Amino acid sequence: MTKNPPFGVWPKVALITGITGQDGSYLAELLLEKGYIVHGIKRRSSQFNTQRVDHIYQDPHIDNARFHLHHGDLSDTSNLIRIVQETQPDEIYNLGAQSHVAVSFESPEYTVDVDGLGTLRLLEAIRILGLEHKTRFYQASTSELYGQVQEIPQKETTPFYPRSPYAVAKLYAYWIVVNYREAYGMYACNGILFNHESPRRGETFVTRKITRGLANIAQGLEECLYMGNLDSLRDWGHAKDYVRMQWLMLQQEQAEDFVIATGVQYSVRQFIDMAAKELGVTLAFKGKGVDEQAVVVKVEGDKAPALSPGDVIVKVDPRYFRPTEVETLLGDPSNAKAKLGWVPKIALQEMVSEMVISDLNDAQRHALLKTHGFASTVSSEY
Ligand code: NDP
Ligand code: GDR
Repeated sequence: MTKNPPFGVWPKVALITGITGQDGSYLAELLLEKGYIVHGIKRRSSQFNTQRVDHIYQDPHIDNARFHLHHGDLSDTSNLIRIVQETQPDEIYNLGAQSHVAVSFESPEYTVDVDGLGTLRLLEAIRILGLEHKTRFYQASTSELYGQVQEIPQKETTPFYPRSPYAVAKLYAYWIVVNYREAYGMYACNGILFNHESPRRGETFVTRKITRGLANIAQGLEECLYMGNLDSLRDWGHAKDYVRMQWLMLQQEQAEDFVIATGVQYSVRQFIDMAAKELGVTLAFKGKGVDEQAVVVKVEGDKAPALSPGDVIVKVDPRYFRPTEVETLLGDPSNAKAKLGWVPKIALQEMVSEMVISDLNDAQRHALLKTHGFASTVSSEY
């Protein structure tokens, strides 16, 4: 059985599943900065899917390359065993997942296979290869476990009540990590992370759908943003802050599960309002339930040339309601603060501004291209 290397022996080797996703890309940057050799698993796709990590790509033909991608999939046991064997990682970060809650109602079996059994497959790979005392394991657990909340705010001891196939799959993953820690003495832990966002957030999650949609509307590329439940309350942080925490959780004496959150919550409606203000647009919300709309009251500055007072730019479309909704999430990160010294550095307002500016830049480019015969895609998906 391979022994854990003495703490601080470099270079350490990390394997990241989901490296092409939002968190995977920020975590890979962080670990490369720290001197790690980083291996990532990417899925084969008919189109390039590495946009989020292209800027840190290293030519494998050069000596001492520290960034390597391997084709793989969390549903493919033998592939995972081979990659773990080849890379002999000191740390595995299991970030790969079908991560969209609404999609999990449409593809429940696939979601469970990848998010639930995928976690088991990796833990078994570690065990089969005799690496259980060498390889530390981080599991991307989620505030969705709290679902129908039993306590406000939610902390490590709050009972779980998952409300989607995604959350149920992640509940299995949570407990199998705890079980392997207890059964085999593995250093394996769950980061129970609340929502975290960034300009790299997938386009169909609510914050990015809003910043991208409003930027497109401001530039005249779309007319209206169709949304689901505007009353939903979330505790939103910045992905860059949260991946720092993922690394910290694997550097402790003993493996422990932590809640990671900001401790502040806002509604989807408030997020729309903040994003509009970044574009110089003041909105009024009128009507109730499925008839609610956001109407432009005032336009200041030059970021939204396509808008005028009276324009209706947000409507509710029940197709985006979920069969069972998680109405409110608010985390208590005091354990992480006390034991790991972790505090989020980026405030929500700053993050909204960063996301809007990034999407506005894209929209301005597309608007320019459109005048030369190029049409962009719309934002109202999921
Ligand atoms: P993303 O959706 O941005 O990224 C998911 C990653 O998983 C992508 O790289 C994706 O590949 C990959 N993936 C999807 N299916 C498979 C599969 N079958 N096999 C291997 N890889 C696969 O998610 P985030 O970066 O936002 O989240 C990272 C993790 O953290 C996820 O597990 C998510 O469930 C969890 N989480 C996220 C939170 C958040 O607010 N962001 C909060 C709490 C937990 P591809 O690029 O090819 O699609
Ligand atoms: P969530 O994120 O389900 O919390 O899961 P998402 O941004 O999809 O939804 C947040 C809330 O906004 C409401 N909502 C809408 N959501 C989407 N996507 N599209 C809409 O049009 C819309 N209108 C309102 C939703 O109903 C919900 O209440 C995210 C994912 O990153 C998970 O992988 C992660 O585990 C959790 O966060 C923590």
